[in-house]
Amino acid sequence: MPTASLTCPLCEAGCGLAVTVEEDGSVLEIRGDRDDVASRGYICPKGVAVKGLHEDPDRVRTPMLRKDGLLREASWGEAFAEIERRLPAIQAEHGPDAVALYAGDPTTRTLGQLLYLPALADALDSRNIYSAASLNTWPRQAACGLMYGDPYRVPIPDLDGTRFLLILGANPVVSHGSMLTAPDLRARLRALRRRGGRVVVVDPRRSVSAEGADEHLRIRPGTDALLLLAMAHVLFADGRVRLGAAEGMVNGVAEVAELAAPFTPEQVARRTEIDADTIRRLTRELAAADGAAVYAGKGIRTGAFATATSWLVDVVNVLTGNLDRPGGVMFPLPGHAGRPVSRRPSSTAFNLEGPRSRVRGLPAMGGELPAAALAEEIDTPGRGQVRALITVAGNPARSVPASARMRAALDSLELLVCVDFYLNETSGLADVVLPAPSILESPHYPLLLSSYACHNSARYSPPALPLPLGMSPDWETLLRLALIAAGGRRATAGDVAGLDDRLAAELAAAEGVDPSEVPADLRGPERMLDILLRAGEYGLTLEHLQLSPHGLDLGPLEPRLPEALATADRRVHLAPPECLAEGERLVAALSAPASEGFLLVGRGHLRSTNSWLHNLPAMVAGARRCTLHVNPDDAFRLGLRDGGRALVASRSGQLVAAVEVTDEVTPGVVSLPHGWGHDEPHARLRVAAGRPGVNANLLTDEAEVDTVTGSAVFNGVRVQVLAHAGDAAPADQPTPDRRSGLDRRRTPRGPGGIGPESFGPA
Ligand SMILES: Nc1nc2c(c(=O)[nH]1)N[C@H]1C(S)=C(S)[C@@H](COP(=O)(O)OP(=O)(O)OC[C@H]3O[C@@H](n4cnc5c(=O)[nH]c(N)nc54)[C@H](O)[C@@H]3O)O[C@H]1N2
Ligand SMILES: Nc1nc2c(c(=O)[nH]1)N[C@H]1C(S)=C(S)[C@@H](COP(=O)(O)OP(=O)(O)OC[C@H]3O[C@@H](n4cnc5c(=O)[nH]c(N)nc54)[C@H](O)[C@@H]3O)O[C@H]1N2
Ligand code: SF4
Ligand SMILES: [Mo]
Repeated sequence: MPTASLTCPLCEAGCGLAVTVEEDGSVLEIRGDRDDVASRGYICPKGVAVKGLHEDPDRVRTPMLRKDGLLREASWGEAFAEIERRLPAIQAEHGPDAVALYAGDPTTRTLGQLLYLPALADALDSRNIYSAASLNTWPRQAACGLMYGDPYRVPIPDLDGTRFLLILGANPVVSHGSMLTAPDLRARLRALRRRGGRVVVVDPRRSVSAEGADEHLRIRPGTDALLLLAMAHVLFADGRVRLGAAEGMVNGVAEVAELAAPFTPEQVARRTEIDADTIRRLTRELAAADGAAVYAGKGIRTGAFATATSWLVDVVNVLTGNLDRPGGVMFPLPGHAGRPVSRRPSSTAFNLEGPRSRVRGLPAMGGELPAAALAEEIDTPGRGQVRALITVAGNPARSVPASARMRAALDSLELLVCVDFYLNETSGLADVVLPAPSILESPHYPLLLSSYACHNSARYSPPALPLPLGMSPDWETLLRLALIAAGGRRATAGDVAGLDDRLAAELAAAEGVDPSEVPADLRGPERMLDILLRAGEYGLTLEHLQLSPHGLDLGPLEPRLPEALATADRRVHLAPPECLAEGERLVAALSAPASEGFLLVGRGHLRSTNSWLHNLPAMVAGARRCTLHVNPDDAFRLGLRDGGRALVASRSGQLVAAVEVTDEVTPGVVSLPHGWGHDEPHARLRVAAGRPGVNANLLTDEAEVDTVTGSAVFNGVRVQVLAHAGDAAPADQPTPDRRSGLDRRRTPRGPGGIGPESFGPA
């Protein structure tokens, strides 16, 4: 039976999958591809679930059109005719800003979307371009843009060489890495410890990663910037600052020393709840290690001071001489050239100075506005008000802060068009749904993720299965939308093929590739990829990758300074003014009184990817998942019991959650996963509806954003917690598993579903 190799797009690890296809075209099984140069056979339960996704009877396989209030199946012709009838009319009457675009998280791992979304954004010519990046990666990208000149030049921990890894606000053993592409991360951490290295995790929760580390430091949410400033303070006070490979290439060391001066470990200990001696010891261990890396994840990027904290992570890496050295952090060198993504082709120079959002004046990054502004841009009347929205692979009804407002805003739209393979809480509200091919029917190449790789490699996988009759590839759908959006306003070629030719010619010209070298039979994403590969440092072509279905190993990360820097002066800007400007607020945070109530943080689960794997029985079986973690001391004080319910309220909203009493979470902190709340009748997620959980974004607040970028805050949200009156059964009652007896009241294992054992021998 034929076996196809495929890069798993479900998370950033990008593992190689081996897909065995039966003669009738159905999928027999999915295993880890043992020959994959990067993942060498590793796979997690989600990789196997790609089969379940492909086969899910709820998956949308035809376009759908709302008629008489109900979504009904339609032809592509009917679907596009409806968009053509309504979208240009809105643009003509209200101007181009009246149409918004929201690109969800999977677009960062889907080749056709990454390459063709810029054409749609360009054709819309609207300032209202949004993506999940402003719910997730922006603060880190902004810090890198300010320090190194390009938001996609991100120094990555050399996991395979480092001897000291300090992890802040990430749970990579469960998430498999975020802005860090490292298949089988657990094995890599185990190897790190085996060679005598140390892993320290800073997290208000004893996550699976913290459990397996050499040391877990519980921190008060939102205070990591203070911890990092205290570490910088100790480095300066001890005279341990060493720039190493970056010596002679760094501006702003004195400004950082000045900023760090008031942040003594004693001052900071009060706020972080990590004692001063520990801060000093941690700093000295990091500075003394023969290759150390500080790495931060979503807990930092979506917490208080997100950009400043992301910046301070790199400050500590630079001050300890770990930037650009083996065992420290280095810049990957992908197989292809060019900017991996930009929703707008025109946004080449990094700045935070584009036109601001209409209602709140939030900054734009790379020509995009922060998604935390989307609801108010829809519900606030006036010139430039958003009246139509196109979503591509996203679920803003669950992923954007302050869901109640977002939900009402979506309801008020004149037109909602969604490109998705599920009718989720957002696309179920659409006027037109355009389906997408399943993961097995699309080509893959980790265009963005190669910029985050801890080891360079390149792998292209053609679709494992042919496109079914009547399905349109994502990129063609996007180009058809672009043609409608551009209408008569722009000199756009008349059809998809013509527009694709023009885009390929533009890319070749921009990358300095001779178009006659590109095989004439290529089109779509394959042609674009071939151009980008030809322009890359390794001189690859698509054919090279086609001849190596398990990928090409392009070697370990290597020092790349100063060539990797994109700043005008080719220097590292250690003290960007935008970050120094946070200094006053940081000093104020030192003496801020402890807040009342609880701080809410999120948590990930091994069998989840945000809001969209909950419709697969294998992904939701087992223990209760969408529970509010409450520390036993707090539970006792509040009269909460394990298996009972709690009322959780914030400035934005409230919900009733099932309680799980556990000392995994620190007193004063409660934790709830996001992406749940599958309780809306308009979604078609029949399995998910059986154990809906609650929507954490009913509690988050769109007014609380990162000051530098406007990116959303999901961690450290202030909430009140009360025992719920009339407390009967858990809200997250797992109906199907109850019957099969699988409902374990308490999970005996870690939140990732993996045992709490360490990564391996220390
Ligand atoms: N409270 C809280 N909120 C959060 C977070 C948090 O930690 N806490 N995390 C934030 C983060 S990090 C992120 S990334 C965002 C995610 O935010 P979103 O991207 O808005 O939401 P997802 O749940 O990832 O939904 C992705 C959708 O894409 C669809 N999809 C998947 N693959 C494809 C494809 O190939 N083609 C098409 N057309 N559709 C596809 C899926 O069916 C799903 O409906 O959520 C953010 N929201
Ligand atoms: N299995 C699985 N994998 C996933 C996903 C998933 O849903 N499930 N989602 C994917 C996506 S879109 C993303 S963005 C990545 C995210 O992957 P990671 O960056 O690893 O982030 P999380 O897994 O959310 O872990 C964040 C941690 O930060 C902690 N935290 C919260 N607030 C603070 C704080 O103030 N300080 C500190 N030090 N810690 C804090 C939380 O307790 C949590 O343990 O994972 C991706 N991979
Ligand atoms: S770790 Fe990520 S990329 Fe690898 S199989 Fe699991 S979901 Fe797919
Ligand atoms: Mo994310």
